[in-house]
Amino acid sequence: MQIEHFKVQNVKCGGCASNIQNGLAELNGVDKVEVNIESGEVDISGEKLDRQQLTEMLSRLGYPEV
Ligand SMILES: [Cu+2]
Repeated sequence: MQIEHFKVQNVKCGGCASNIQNGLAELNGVDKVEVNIESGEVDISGEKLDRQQLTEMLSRLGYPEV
């Protein structure tokens, strides 16, 4: 298993966490997404994760990396 860690902007509430979880769940290899609303940290676990793809999806959803 692989884990990719991000710190992103604009996470304000549980709705934001859901947006991130649902958006990233569509990507290949993503198994689990944990979002810390207070810190804006996102931990993504899965197989063969493509960090570039994850970064782009986070930006597209409105939560660019810090
Ligand atoms: Cu929100």
